[in-house]
Amino acid sequence: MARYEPKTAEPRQQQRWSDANAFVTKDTGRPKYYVLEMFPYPSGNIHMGHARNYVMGDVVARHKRAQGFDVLHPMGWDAFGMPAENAAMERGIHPKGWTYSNIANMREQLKLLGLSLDWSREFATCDPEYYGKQQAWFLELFKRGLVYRKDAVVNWDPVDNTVLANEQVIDGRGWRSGALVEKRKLNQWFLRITDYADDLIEGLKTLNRWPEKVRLMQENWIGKSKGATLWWPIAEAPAFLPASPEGEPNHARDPIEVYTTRPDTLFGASFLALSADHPLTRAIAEHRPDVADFIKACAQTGTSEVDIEKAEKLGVDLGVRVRHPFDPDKTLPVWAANFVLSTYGSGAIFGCPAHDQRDLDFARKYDLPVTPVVKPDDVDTIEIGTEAYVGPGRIFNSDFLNGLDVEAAKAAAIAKVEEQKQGRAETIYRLRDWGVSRQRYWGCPIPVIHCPSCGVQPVPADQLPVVLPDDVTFDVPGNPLARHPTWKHVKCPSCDQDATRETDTLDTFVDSSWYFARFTDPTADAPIDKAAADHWLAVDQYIGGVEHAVLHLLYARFITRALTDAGMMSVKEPFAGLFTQGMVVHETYRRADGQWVEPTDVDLTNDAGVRSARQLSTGEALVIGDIEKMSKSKKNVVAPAEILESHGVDAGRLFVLSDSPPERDVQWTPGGVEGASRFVQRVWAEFDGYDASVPGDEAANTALIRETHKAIKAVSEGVEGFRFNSAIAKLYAFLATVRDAKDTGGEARRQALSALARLVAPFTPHVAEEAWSRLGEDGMVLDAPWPVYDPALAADDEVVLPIQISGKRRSEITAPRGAASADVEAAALANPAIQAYLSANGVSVKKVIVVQDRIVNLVVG
Ligand code: ANZ
Ligand code: ZN
Repeated sequence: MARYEPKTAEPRQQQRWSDANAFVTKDTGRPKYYVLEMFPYPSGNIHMGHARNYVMGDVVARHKRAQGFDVLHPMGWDAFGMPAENAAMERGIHPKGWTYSNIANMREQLKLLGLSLDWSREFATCDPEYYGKQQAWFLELFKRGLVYRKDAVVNWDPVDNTVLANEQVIDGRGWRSGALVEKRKLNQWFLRITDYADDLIEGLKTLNRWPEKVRLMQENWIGKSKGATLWWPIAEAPAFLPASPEGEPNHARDPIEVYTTRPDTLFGASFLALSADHPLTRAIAEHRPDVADFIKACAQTGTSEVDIEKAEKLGVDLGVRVRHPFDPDKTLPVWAANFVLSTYGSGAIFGCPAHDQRDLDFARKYDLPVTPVVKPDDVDTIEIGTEAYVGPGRIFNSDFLNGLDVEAAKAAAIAKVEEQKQGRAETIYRLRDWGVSRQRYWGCPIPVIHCPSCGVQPVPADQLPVVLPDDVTFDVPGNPLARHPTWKHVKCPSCDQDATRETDTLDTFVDSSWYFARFTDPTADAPIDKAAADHWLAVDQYIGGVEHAVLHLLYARFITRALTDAGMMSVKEPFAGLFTQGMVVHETYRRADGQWVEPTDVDLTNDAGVRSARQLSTGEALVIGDIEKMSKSKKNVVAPAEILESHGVDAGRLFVLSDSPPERDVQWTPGGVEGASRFVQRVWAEFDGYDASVPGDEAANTALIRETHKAIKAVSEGVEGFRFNSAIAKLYAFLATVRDAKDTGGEARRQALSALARLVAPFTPHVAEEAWSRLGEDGMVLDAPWPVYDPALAADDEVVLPIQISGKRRSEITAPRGAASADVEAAALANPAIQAYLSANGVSVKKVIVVQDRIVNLVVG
């Protein structure tokens, strides 16, 4: 018997697939199935996490193909973004060269995995053919009012004179210059995602093949909140606030607008707080240095909600007082406070310290009144110490709201402010419009022209794509497009005067928000070929990391809606099914001097359960560290190429799926891949040893067929339910059964092996093809139909029948399947437990009812 040689067999099978163009998408009129894994960023190499992701998708694709679907399973590259520019700045490599050579490298690595991908549809988002189509639909959305410009805050590095992305700000400083980062306002481009806020929430309800967790994260991110806007009239203002001319905002007189979700607590209000950015705060800062300093201090803390939540509460009294809407005699002080976000609601709140923790922390710090107005139903009084009461209850201390519960009081308070024209009911969202401007080179140019006379002009369709210039420099910070000598100088398409191109490029999340639609016809003249998109979309199964649970998926859902509304396709939800897979993790090893050591340089010993590690190259003792996500910085990366080289592709594929449920992390261990490799050998051995001329023993053959159908059922359920690890466990068990069934042969054994080859094919496709040929089958196992489970053949030949007396189970018997009623009846009456029951209770059997293969009922009296 010959040993299976993955090194020769695997390339042979890959060549066969490639010669047959086996993975080029076909539309043969069978039902369609679109499998997509989140496309990779071309960082340089395929890592284990990629491999696990793409192998999972490949299992689905091959299984669906075997089930008779026309499968679309494409691959491409999410190729714009900062790392390419960083490489340019640090190592003087052009972003384009860096990106395309990484792509070439990673394509080769991916191809080694034997994935059933349609490479004829491949594209990179940095191909002008792709981003040009993106510019075309961007202008369509511009025409439809979904694209606009407004001032927005950016991170500004005052030394490098450049805008920084959030990830380039480290502890409040620029990553290169180390300078304290400032907030600056720049005019930037936005997409009106908030127009779809409600629809994006509603749509989540239809996504029943998405993880509940992801739907919840999206819902929280959109953050719909129902409440009221209230206008608080100014009662006193500092004399230095000038009265503005008619028609302009007048800070000395205009009421302050506040958003609240708790109008029921209005009688507990003890102050108003404005954001540092609020127009009134700014107006006062012009006359008060302490307020100006406060604004400056706020600009230096992070802008994320988490940063603000963590920061110590700080504020300054602005010397303004406002009148309470329900009590004209009562006035409240107005403060500026660092916990009020300028970008939410109206950037102003009323503080009710008794029932909001942030307000309470603030009130305790600045000695502001704390007035409880809600108490739980089961207490007489409520004391507020350092914890606000945020639970349900009844309103007190609150005039016309007294005695109402929280919900009724909200409604009553809103009715009253609306009646008195002091506010209105309002639903707002946490979701902000999507700022898509990036002041960088390596992205899709925003296709507009700024004309001094005509303003913003879209680039005419026949001048698309607006292509990035190649001759750019990275030796100085800032946007190379903005300082390119000629690129931005153009004529206005309307008046032909000198004008300038927009030099901002698009956020790379735009590139990944529609690529799945482009894959349905990547060479179409239109951005999306409607017929192709209508045929293939939605993606039936999307697979990727949970780190994309919010932004990428939300943006893709938004752009899909926007393009569908623009008539380019017909779906609302791009991804009907979503699976989020876990990471590949590995132990970490560290030297005494703190250096991390690569697993290949580690010698592990296990001495009676005590594990220790030594560095192979130096002999030094190592500390075995935590099991962590594979990362370059911790040096705990195992490259897929190493495994494929040493154990073969099939073993590597099997291993990344076998050790833990797909949604969980999988720990890489050398032992794991060796087990997978032995399985592959054993699969081959069964086929290699098969002799069609041996008839086998009849009973053993029947038993093998039964086990075959049980395996078909279990593996199919595992694959369909995304429980690949349990499907693989069933395959291991089935292989053992086939191996141990020594007395089998003939057609029964052939059927068992035929099923085995087809069941392992999605996981270990190469050895499956070899096995299929060895069985003498024509064609490829790839195109063989998925084995069909036959419950009759899987049925055991004995059944267990419960025996009931007056509806209660008293015993059971085992009988041959389909046994005659008379035989079953006799066996039931002879059953010792039943005889004991009858004599103990002094009763006898009046009637026996046998339900074939199910149950025996005894009527006694
Ligand atoms: C008074 C009040 C009393 C509030 C109370 C809460 C509890 P969500 O649910 O997230 O929408 N708020 C409003 N605008 C804000 C801003 N720009 N920055 C920080 N906080 C802001 O939260 C709405 C609540 O958050 C609002 O209801 C407001 O405080 C605060 F017992 O108004 B509330
Ligand atoms: Zn013009």
